[in-house]
Amino acid sequence: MEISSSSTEVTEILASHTTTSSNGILAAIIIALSVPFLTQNAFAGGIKGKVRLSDRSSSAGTVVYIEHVDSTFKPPADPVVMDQKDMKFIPHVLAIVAGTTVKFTNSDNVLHNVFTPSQCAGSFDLGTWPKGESRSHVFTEPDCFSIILCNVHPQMQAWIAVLQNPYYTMVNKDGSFEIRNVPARHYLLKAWHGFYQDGSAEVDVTESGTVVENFTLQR
Ligand SMILES: [Cu+2]
Repeated sequence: MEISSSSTEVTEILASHTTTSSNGILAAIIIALSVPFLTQNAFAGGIKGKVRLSDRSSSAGTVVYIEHVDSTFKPPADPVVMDQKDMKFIPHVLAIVAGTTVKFTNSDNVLHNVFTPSQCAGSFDLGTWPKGESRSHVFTEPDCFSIILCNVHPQMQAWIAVLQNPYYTMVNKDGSFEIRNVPARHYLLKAWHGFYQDGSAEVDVTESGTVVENFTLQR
């Protein structure tokens, strides 16, 4: 009881100062202006590093992500596109937040037949459709790394990484990556590539600054 009454007093004193003195008004303006700045810097840091694949020079197609962040995240309102062009899926690896709709477009003059045997993605088969049309699928299950195939062309293959939160990134060809504006907390950071064993590391993101974490993924 004492604590709550004294905090009320403090609030009242502050209120009277800000409304009665010009110094108080100035102080209030300074506080108001600096709060968003402080909030951004006080709670967010970054993670960066490099991923090396044990027997390849390019690390393209690797996703680095935080496995779980204690919050809920809305998927984007608009669908994300995976195209079929020149007998390939583009992009070859697509990372999304759970709940995202993926629109599979066809830019080729031939018919493709998109399907996945991955159960976590619902083992769907979208059938065939002509150039210019599309079919969509909602990926609801997080931590699902779904292989995307074409029934007509066995050489066509892609991956969709369905993640729990938006703190992920595709690595650059040289393996470098950076995830910015991560809330300061302890996390399990993971590196994923369809043909390598997962990399994982515990990281402590601090209130400011950037944590460095490197991975070498083995076959
Ligand atoms: Cu095809």
